[in-house]
Amino acid sequence: MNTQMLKRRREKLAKQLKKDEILFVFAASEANYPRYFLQDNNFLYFTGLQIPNAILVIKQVKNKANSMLFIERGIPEMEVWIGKKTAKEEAKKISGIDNIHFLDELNRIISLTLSTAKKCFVNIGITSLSHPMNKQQIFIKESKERFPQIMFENINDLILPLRSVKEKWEIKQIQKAIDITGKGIEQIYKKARAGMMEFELEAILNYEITKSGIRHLGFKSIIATGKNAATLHYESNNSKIGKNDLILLDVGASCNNYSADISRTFPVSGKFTDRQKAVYEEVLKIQKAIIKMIKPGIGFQKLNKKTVELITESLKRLNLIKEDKEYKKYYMHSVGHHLGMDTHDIGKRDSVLQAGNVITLEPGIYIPEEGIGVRIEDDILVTKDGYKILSGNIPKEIEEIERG
Ligand SMILES: [Mn+2]
Repeated sequence: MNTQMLKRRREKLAKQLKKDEILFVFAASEANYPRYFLQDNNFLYFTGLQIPNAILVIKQVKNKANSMLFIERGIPEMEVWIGKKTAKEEAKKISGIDNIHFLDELNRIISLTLSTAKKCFVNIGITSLSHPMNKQQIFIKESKERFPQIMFENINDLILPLRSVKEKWEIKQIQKAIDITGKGIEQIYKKARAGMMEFELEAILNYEITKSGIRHLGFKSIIATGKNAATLHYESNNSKIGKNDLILLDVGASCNNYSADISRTFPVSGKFTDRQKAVYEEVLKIQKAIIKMIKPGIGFQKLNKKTVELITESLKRLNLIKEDKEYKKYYMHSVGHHLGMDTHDIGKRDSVLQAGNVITLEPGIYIPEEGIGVRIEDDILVTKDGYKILSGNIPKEIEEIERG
């Protein structure tokens, strides 16, 4: 990320603020072992900083973004154990923000502004009634008691138009994540054999991704053999691969916090059975037909509706259903989602596509009673006059994935 790009993003964000409105973006808390640190994607998007506990504050002053950053102050006795905290100069160099203070100065610097503010946007994140309150919620609760005139709002609506249209640099990161994921998938195609455990294939993927210089995945890999593939969010990857199994992979590396999300299904024996092939051909045909529909102006709703129509016809051809409404037994998710820093990126599920969106398309047919689950998922950039399949190089044609 370069500072010009980050500045541009902050300007666009600040432009949406009115007078007397202020915006807080909290970084993630530090990681607790055994998890690794995962930055809040909104904080990262506007600062480029991979540091915990910091807070970005933005106001609009005379049509310009006034950004302030609050970071942790290093304590020498602690730094012996945990290493040095990011210094102000370093944070400034990465983020392009000049106005940097320590967190213990927040109260002094911000209180006056809050006393006169009317509205305050905060990255509350996704939470639930039963979870303990996060930092953002505690901040809102305490601020409300002291500044009851302020209205608090989640920042999602302000951020959605920015993050859902990808810049060139972002598309590059996604492409890199996809290409490296593809390498891992091709290694799995080559090395998978009946009798192996699903987690052995996971290891092949992880090795390939790590060797390519990427340390993180966008999400927990799904490596599902046979009937496991009919469990949509199967993640235990702990079964032995049977001789004639189809294997469903739903995997994605994450490059600079931008995720790939690819599904492929292949026969471990190197050859589809007639029935597996029939199901696979149906899913592939549907996926291609839906991809062709992509262009600016078309909505996910339409893509979903068409997918259901096509799947219903397929299920009838496969002698699985008689009535249209029975399709739900074999296809129960939606056809795609926005992709970006979050694997299921912000961007509404009923949204209308525009150039610069990156989405996934992933129809599937799942037949638990036959031990078959097929999903084929590609990542697609919406362009001015159509689309570009970013994951088009990862084999999905029958001839490509059968072993001679
Ligand atoms: Mn997906």
